[in-house]
Amino acid sequence: MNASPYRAGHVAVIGRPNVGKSTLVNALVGVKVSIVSPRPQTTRHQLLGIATFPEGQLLLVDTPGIHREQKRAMNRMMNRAARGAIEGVDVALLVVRAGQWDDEDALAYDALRKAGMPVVLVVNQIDRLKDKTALLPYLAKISDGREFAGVHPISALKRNGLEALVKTVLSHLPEQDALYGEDEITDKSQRFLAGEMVREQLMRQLGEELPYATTVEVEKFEVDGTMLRIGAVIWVERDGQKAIVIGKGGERLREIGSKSRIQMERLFGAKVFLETWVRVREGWSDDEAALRSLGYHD
Ligand SMILES: Nc1nc2c(ncn2[C@@H]2O[C@H](COP(=O)(O)OP(=O)(O)OP(=O)(O)O)[C@@H](O)[C@H]2O)c(=O)[nH]1
Ligand SMILES: [Mg+2]
Repeated sequence: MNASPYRAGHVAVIGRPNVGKSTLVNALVGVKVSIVSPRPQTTRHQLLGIATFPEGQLLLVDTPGIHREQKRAMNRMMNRAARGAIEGVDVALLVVRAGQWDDEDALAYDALRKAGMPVVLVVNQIDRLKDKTALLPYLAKISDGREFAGVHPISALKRNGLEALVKTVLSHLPEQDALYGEDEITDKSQRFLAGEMVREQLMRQLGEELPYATTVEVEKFEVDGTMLRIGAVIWVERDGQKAIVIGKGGERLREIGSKSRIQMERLFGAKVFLETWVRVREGWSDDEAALRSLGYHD
């Protein structure tokens, strides 16, 4: 008997901020390639997570959460990046948080179907659902009048339901050989990932609106024998913000540096020497040219 054919293709991971898109991509890849935080709008760039299985290969396009707020140039760019992600993909995962569904989810569904691709509904965070009996009527309500290529309640965090999800997704991918080597996990450079690791700590360790006024630029990325020497600039918008990021006696910046260094060492499998600086660039998040020079594009 013939084994089933190998399948490979692009899978867009779409949904509102904070539903767990990046957590899902990481769970499927098996390595943390995309940063995650409890705060919305953590992901700012499109990123490919490559998940290779014996039956096929998923090229998962992680995207910034789609959101209505278009206040700053950065938000507009993030929305464009999310929309652009659906070009050339074979199937989309529409990720929602169990129990939630609103106009924006409905709009995302419509846009994906209009683009002509199968949409798999991924109902994430079922581990947080207190009343499990509410799941069925909720799924019935969402599915009414919509055509999903599969409906999968999962927990990306606890890795529940992923095997069945992978099976569904693979069935919608074309028969072809793997597009990336089996030990490749992302399309992004180590330099980019290093910046993201610092940004993850900013999202996690800074309060209120401050994370949204920060970005990270990797100025130095050098291989020195078995060691990586990395220099990262944390850009803020005002002097007062700089003082907060540095913290009393430099304590907060040290904590941000040491936590991100540990993450880098884990991902790169090398010893990392990390230097960080905080600098002010007024209004960078609402300035298209500044955004481009800081590595943002759609
Ligand atoms: N309990 C629970 N928490 C989850 C699950 N999946 C994700 N989370 C948490 O939800 C938060 C947001 O996760 P992310 O993966 O950053 O969400 P995202 O959709 O990528 O968010 P943006 O990049 O901001 O659009 C984090 O605190 C995750 O740990 C899950 O299945 N169960
Ligand atoms: Mg994300």
